[in-house]
Amino acid sequence: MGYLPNILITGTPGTGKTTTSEMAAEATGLTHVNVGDLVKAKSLHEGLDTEYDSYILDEDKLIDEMEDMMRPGGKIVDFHTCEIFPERWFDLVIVLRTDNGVLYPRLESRGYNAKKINENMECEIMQVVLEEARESYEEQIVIELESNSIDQMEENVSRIKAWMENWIANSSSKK
Ligand code: DAT
Repeated sequence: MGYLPNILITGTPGTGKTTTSEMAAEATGLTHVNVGDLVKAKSLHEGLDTEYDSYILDEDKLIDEMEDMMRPGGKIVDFHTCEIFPERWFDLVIVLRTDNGVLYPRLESRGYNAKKINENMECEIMQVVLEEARESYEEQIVIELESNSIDQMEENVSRIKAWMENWIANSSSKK
């Protein structure tokens, strides 16, 4: 079997990374890597930030832990930040975007505290993750996709699948 691509799905919390990644993994046969879960399961952090109720990432430990799993390709990596990963890992970087009026209730229904909701809303409004992605990866591999509705999510999954099939066809026709 030939080499498979690695895809990063990033975006502000609540934009649909995990749901989209699960659906895309099922549609493509690639393996979903939920980085937040990995950080918790393997304690790749330096404890909890009580103010924001989130883990303080140990980036070196995380990258070491992921290096071997990324090497053979075939992963859909799901995380809310993207600048910490080596650029060489990814063939496609998807940044999910959600409108304010849709994102706010999603964050509220997660039971986030007001500070965490506000921080995430500001992150989305300021396009923090999109800018990070554009600074960290080649412009042509960064794709921004809207994730407001189930229809859009399904369309995004179809696009990822089509991209992957095209990528595989192109990589096997080279040399
Ligand atoms: P993330 O992994 O980015 O934090 P998620 O996949 O956990 O986001 O989704 C958060 C919630 O919002 C979850 O209840 C599913 C819902 N959701 C996400 N994307 C959606 C979309 N495009 N349309 C409708 N609901 C969506």
